[in-house]
Amino acid sequence: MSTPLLISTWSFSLPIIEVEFPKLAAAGTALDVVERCARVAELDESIDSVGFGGLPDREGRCTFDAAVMTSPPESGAVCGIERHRHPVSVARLVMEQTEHSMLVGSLADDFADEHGLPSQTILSESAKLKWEAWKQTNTPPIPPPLLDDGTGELFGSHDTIGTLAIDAGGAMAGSCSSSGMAWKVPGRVGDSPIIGHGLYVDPLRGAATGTGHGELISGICGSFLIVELMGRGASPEDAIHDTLARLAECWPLKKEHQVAFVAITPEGKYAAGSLRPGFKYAVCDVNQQVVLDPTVVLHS
Ligand code: SD4
Repeated sequence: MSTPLLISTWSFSLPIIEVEFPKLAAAGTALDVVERCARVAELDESIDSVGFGGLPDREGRCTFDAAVMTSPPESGAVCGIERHRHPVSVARLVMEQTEHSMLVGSLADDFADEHGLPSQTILSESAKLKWEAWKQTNTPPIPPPLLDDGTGELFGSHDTIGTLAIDAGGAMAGSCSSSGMAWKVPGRVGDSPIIGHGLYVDPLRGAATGTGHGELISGICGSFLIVELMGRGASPEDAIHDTLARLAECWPLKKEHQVAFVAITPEGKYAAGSLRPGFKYAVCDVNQQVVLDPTVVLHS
């Protein structure tokens, strides 16, 4: 347990947070750092569930969701962005430049235009080719369970980036960015941009972010529940365990369902957990820069 602390979902995020951690440890703010981490993933075409390179819906249209949060009154989110490659930055603009907390669809794109963000194609050529290949198979839009072998290579299509940070001044922030589920029904929004579902930050109680099947996470307000349990005295590990157990109690789980969370306390304790094996996460603090297996795996 120590601060500053930077923690993020999936092993592909280690090189990203390794670059950002020194800035967090110096004068960087937690909010700037979590935004930048998401922005790097959003431009990495090899990550097929975040930003450019993200897989489209069943009609071949790509849409992005993202959120940022520093406290219950300070959050911003966008759903269904179709023309901007950095939904996390649009989410931050919503938080900082409006009285609101969420904008959706083409009107969120218009808002990003008004703030000078460049309008661009967001469907990459490789994502389009994958969609065309999927169209031929006519299989349902349910991705296989994701396996992370720790090298940054992912197998499956659940790789939302959720990042949590505590800076040198003790301020906490989180970001979450996703292109959602591959081959989804057009208009579908997952947990990632919904405050309390894919992301929740409360400086008095802690922070949590999730990845995996958004419908499962949303059904139990997963990130809020973890933070609430920590606020009532649970360790991050126990809070994640109890949240995954609640999820398993509520849902008739299918073998392809996967959900994972990372969580931190204001003091810098942290943990991660997943419904099934295969999830990994990355941690940077003054003592280590590592990819770790989650301490909690509900169904091994
Ligand atoms: C969602 N949780 O939209 C996100 C997706 C995810 O593909 O983790 N990845 O349900």
